[in-house]
Amino acid sequence: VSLLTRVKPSFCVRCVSSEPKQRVREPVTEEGVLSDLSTFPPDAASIASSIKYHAEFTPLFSSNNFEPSKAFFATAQSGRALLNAIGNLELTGEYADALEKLGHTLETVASQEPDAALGNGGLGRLASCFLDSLATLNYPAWGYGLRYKYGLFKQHLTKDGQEEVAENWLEIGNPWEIVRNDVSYTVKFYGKVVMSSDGKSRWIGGEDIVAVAYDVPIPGYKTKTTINLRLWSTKVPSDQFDLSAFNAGEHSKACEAQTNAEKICYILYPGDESEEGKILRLKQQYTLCSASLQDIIARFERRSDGSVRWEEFPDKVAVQMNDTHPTLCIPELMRILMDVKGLTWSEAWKITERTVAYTNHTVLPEALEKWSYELMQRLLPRHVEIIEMIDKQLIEDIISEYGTSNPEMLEKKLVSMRILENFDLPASVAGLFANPEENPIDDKTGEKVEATDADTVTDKEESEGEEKSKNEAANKEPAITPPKMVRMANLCVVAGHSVNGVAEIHSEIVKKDVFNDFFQLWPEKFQNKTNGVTPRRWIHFCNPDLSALITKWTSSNDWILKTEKLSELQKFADNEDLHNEWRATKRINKIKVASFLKEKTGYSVNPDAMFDIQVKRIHEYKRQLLNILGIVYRYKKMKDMNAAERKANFVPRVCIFGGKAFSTYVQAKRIIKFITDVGATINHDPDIGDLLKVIFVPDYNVTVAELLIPASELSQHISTAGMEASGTSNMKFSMNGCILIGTLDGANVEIRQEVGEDNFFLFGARAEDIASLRKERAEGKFVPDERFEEVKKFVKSGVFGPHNYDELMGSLEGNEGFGRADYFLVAKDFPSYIECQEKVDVAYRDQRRWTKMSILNTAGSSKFSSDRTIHEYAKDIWNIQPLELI
Ligand code: DL6
Repeated sequence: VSLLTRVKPSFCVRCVSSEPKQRVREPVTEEGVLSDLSTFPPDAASIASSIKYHAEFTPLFSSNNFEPSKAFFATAQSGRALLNAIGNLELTGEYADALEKLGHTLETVASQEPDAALGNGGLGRLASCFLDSLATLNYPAWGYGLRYKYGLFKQHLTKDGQEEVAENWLEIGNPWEIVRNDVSYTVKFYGKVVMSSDGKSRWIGGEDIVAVAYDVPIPGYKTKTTINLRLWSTKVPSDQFDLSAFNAGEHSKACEAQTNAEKICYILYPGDESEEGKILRLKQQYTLCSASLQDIIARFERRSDGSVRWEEFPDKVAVQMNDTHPTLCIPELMRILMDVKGLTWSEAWKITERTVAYTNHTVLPEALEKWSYELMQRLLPRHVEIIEMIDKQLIEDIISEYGTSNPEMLEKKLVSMRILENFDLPASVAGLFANPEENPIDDKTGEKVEATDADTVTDKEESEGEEKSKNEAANKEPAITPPKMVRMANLCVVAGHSVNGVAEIHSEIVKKDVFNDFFQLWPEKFQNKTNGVTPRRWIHFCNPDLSALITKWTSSNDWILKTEKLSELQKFADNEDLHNEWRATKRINKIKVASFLKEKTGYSVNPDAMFDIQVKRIHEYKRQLLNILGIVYRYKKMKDMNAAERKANFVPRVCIFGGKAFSTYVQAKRIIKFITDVGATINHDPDIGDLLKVIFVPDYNVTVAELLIPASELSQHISTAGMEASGTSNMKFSMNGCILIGTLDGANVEIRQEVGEDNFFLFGARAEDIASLRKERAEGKFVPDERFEEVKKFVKSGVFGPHNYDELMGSLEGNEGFGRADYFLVAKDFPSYIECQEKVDVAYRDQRRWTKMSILNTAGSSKFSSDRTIHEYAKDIWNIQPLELI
């Protein structure tokens, strides 16, 4: 589900109850908590109908003496649901027995379910973990998203690299959704804004579509609470089918409106290079925001017993914008409150500000969304008016904070902070800058300051200056007017009452760098919420043997809800029996992966080799290239030795990669091709045998992650420091007793603190040094390590086949030709990376040491439960309390 990256998941949470730990008698309804699933037979169809029954519009709070409110967020559905649902209901055993009686195994049945790939990567899966925690912790919160017909593409690997194939996840139907034809809203695009006789703006004409709700129940673990993920599907309004065109034989024309409406939810991340593609993405974002807000507002009004007190809206509703994709929630809430509900600007603004909050998930400038002003104005004319007003209000705030006595500083602030980019100042404030030398205003007195001699420009100087600029202008190319853009992240920071990053280091970068001007203006808005993952899916269900072991050694399964209990493993970190059991568990998981790899890739691997894994989206900043070049270095060294030396010097490794490259990201696709070519050479080299295998797992997704992570021994989180906001797979690996090799980036920093420095392999440059290192690099002052140069030469020698890697290798070089001056500092970090890998080998040879490190990773992972993260959001941002079903 997602609106995303560019249309990504975002979410909402709801409920702000007045009393701590409220208890609610079921049946609770559509208003936050759907139903108690555990009382129903656990097959999907009956679950669905029982929920439907309970989800009728029972007024939620009529018989309960408490004040509900709620939070919502846009979210993605990610991975399979069956094992998670029966696991959370603690019915796995019974379900498996029942299936067996019918002649099926649970494993086979579960494997029939396609992954719901309604997100892109970490962001979508994070939202799914949040939903699990919200339900488990009894927070009455809902997720909202789009019901894409095709999820994230399926990845095929061909001789040319990645090929994308449509993922028709709904092909065989989806038992987990309940279509709610009774819950639908009209969403408008285009049209124009007119002023009605009462002085209110009205948005009329244009193109209407209808968003219909599909509800997906999200059962919590060991609780009766089941919350809702509401996904919108789009269709044409019933009165808009052009019957006469159809009857006149103009079938395509007749179906045009229908196709237009339905295509909004066709695919996640439609290509956005074309104008059409951009419009489609903006339509996706607006559909999610408009339908969800109309839904939230309708529910708020229904509960208000006829007397709606809008000022209470933020006490009852919290909307968390999960990255910038749902930013249009801001002008949409303003529009509905003013144009539909009749509130004034300032009433609507106060409510909006108190309701919405923003989570930033990236510092990559290219991922901070901007939309063409012109396009947005065509598609959403009323929203653009509102955004202009917010921008104007912001300009006034900035001027009132900084005054006008230092026009240069003020202008810098305005340029960096304004929502509208490349715009002139509004007439009302432009006067202040008209001729600042002539009429500077003293901030304190508010009076004009007399110009001093030093400020005075003589007539001569002035005319010389004019002449100079005329000459310069004549010699210059005609100036290209930069496009007017709307900066979505700035809008989120301005309108949100809270802005958070997703790991400590990232939140610091958000404050010190990305949004520093805003931080100086509103320091109280900024906070950190380190991400987390659900220990249910990411230990208990995906690694049942490890789960049983933890339960045995901590004497209960309480750790599944109270992950702080995992730390009890620390006292057994040297226990021989635990060591044996721990290793045996890992080995079973490795054997499963070995047979999966054989089936998917044809390669046989030795389960006694170290399983070294890097699985994540393919991106230059994540530096899969550093990993594979490290492997090339290892391979080259092996080739330079005789068999006995090789055996003595190298720990056998299976290096596993997985991840998808965005379809138009050429460099990422080159990296995939390179990894598979390196693998093809090494894996068939008889000198190497089981000492090294390099495997790219095709179509990496949540289900594959659930198999690989439990089998992992070393995992790589090696982004250029400062570039990975948090990462969440690092948490999943660590929980599963895998040792991380990584930079001081994102959540790695906190993982290392929690598990202990000795149990984390650290290398590489620090975030604070990156800017100067890049500068040094660009100025040609950096001298690469000779081992790095050797590796590049080896690659260029053609050892990995006839493919031309000049562009890939060139990106690691200077500024000329293919050179991109190694922006991600692969060459810089290469020596410390390979030296660190040597330490990894040494540690692995000592299996007692390694097993202890592994145990201490699991034992130190308690902070990274999404339960902790959700409690923090609930307390610090949403102001909501649990509502437990009894
Ligand atoms: O916060 C979830 C996840 C982080 O763990 C990753 O580090 C970060 O890259 C990812 N961010 C995005 C933002 N994308 N855009 N646009 O996916 O969020």
